[in-house]
Amino acid sequence: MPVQRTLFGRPVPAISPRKIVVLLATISIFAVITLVFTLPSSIPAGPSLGKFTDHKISLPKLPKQLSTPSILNPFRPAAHAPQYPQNSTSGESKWYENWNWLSPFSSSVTLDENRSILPPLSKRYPVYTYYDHTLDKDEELKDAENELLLTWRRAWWAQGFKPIILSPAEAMNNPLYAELQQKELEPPLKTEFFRWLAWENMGSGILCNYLTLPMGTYEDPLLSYLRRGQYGATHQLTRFEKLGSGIFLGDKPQITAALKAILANKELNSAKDFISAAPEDTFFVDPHHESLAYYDAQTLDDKYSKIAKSVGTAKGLGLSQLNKLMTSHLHSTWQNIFSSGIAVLKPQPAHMSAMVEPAWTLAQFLAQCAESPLPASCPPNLPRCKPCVSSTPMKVGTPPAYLNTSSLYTIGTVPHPFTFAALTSLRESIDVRWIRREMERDTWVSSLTKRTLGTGVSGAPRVIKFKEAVASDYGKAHSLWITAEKDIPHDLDWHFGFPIPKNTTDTGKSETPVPGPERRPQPVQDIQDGPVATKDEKVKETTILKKAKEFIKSRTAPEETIKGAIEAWNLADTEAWRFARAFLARSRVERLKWEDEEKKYAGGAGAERGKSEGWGRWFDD
Ligand SMILES: *[C@@H]1O[C@H](CO)[C@@H](O)[C@H](O)[C@H]1NC(C)=O
Ligand SMILES: *[C@@H]1O[C@H](CO)[C@@H](O)[C@H](O)[C@H]1NC(C)=O
Ligand SMILES: *[C@@H]1O[C@H](CO)[C@@H](O)[C@H](O)[C@H]1NC(C)=O
Ligand SMILES: CC(=O)N[C@H]1CO[C@H](CO)[C@@H](O)[C@@H]1O
Repeated sequence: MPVQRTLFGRPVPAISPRKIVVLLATISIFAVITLVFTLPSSIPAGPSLGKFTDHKISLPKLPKQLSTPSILNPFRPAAHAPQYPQNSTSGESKWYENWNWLSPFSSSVTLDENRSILPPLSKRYPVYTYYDHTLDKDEELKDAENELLLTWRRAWWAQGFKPIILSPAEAMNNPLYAELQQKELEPPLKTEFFRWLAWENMGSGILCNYLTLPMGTYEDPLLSYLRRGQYGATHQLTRFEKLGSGIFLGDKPQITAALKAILANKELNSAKDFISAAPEDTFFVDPHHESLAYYDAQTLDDKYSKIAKSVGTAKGLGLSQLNKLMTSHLHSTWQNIFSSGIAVLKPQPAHMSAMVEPAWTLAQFLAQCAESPLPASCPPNLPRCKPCVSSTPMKVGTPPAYLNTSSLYTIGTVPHPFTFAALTSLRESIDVRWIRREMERDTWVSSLTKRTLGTGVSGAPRVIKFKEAVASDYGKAHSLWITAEKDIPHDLDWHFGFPIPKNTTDTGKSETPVPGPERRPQPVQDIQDGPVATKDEKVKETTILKKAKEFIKSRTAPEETIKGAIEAWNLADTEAWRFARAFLARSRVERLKWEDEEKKYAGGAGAERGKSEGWGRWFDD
């Protein structure tokens, strides 16, 4: 007789084992489906999951009352604030990296009104160069080489890489070093071997001469490919036609194999260079390299014989001229890419002249020609460039709205809503009554996105557009956004990849950062100029701007209320300001961290030396 099973005292109908299997299978399928559909909203893991969650977050309602400056809804269910990665704070800015970064209001995710969500930092893949800092050289030569290394690091950093200078220390760490010591080789070949041993010791990546620079758009296919860090697909090392040993790509197993094969070469003693000593199938030779400029001796002889001569007679002096030539080429390449000019954004332009002045000055600096020993020359990779001519400088305009044109560089100045309100109304003090009665919401971001989104769109999609313009891969290569209350960052050279000329005297431009109408470039269709303040207005604007900066720095308790009120009234503008502030702060932290890691290697070669003046000097009144 079958046993009668009971559950909670009731008889349970007998189930055959087959039915149990079917039941269990059903339950597990159901469980998996549930898991798959609920997980993406709880763990933000990668771009694909982010896609699902991007726009699902409910937008916080704009507050009807000003009494609650916090946008947190008291009735939303309690949630733990996420754990933040370390070092996500710099001064007053805080951020949290997440693929949800395009959600319009960060605080709905971070649960902290002061913390912005930023897109995760893209991984920077290493580019290695080799420099022997232990050799005995005179000071002049050492300084010139240091400048070259600095130029190299800056240019690769700006293109999204992590430039690393290797030294004999890394080469000696390689187990093959002992084997190499037993061979008698020509000194140049030996140096070449040291480069490779150091590279092999580091692993996969790019081995690059420090006279090889990236010169092209950020979106250039080759540079984008290099940024992805996957070089092993061809199962061969890659080098580039006509670039000699200027640059190699490869994965560690291939590098090791190549080194071993070359060390086993019986005719190594008579070999002149590394490439000819390698077996034939070691390298895949890529003919496309329009975005790489290599200034080797051959190129100098062919194209820049003046520099070649100068290097021949006095190496230190010659190399320092070569460095000037390289930086001027980097700068003119940038100018060629942004052929439509520079847009210094000036939304609601009536009283914004003082506020955008730093951005305007920066644009003027960028628009000039860099000092060059061969002013009309073109980079080796771009023989048909348009050299910078100081009589027809790059166009600079002050359009009121953001325009997404790939050949236009945008410099935006993002004001806190308080600063913006004080300036638009030309009032030194603002009270809550004025905010409620007079102030329109989110004027800044609405004006900014008018051309792309039109009118009649709410703040949320505008903020999303703004964030895209600031922080998307495309946006960050085509624009720079600074906040109105802080000085221009000191390290913009690293953002652009070349030293920004800060010398206005030689172009014959007026000393005042906002030149009179007769000196302004002719307005172009897309970047026409906004109104320029008269002298009296300018004085007034400057006073108000100064007060606003102090207000943003520190406040009394009643002022705190005003700040709370104005932020709550202008949610989108506030979000935009915090976002821009955090984005700028993070890029600085990222660079400083890397700088800190690198300075202990290769004797600190390639560092910025004695550079303390910064930007502040240029904006003192
Ligand atoms: C945000 O920062 C302000 C000061 O800048 C501070 O008064 C406020 O308490 C902060 N809010 C939170 C939630 O930390
Ligand atoms: C600007 O245009 C590029 C390509 O034309 C596009 O990928 C990008 O998303 C646009 N950016 C914004 C902020 O509209
Ligand atoms: C600025 O230009 C002058 C003359 O053209 C030059 O003597 C000076 O060295 C330059 N300064 C800098 C910092 O380049
Ligand atoms: C915890 C942590 O990583 N702290 C680092 C944050 O950054 C500074 C410098 O930028 C370092 O000194 C800290 O060690």
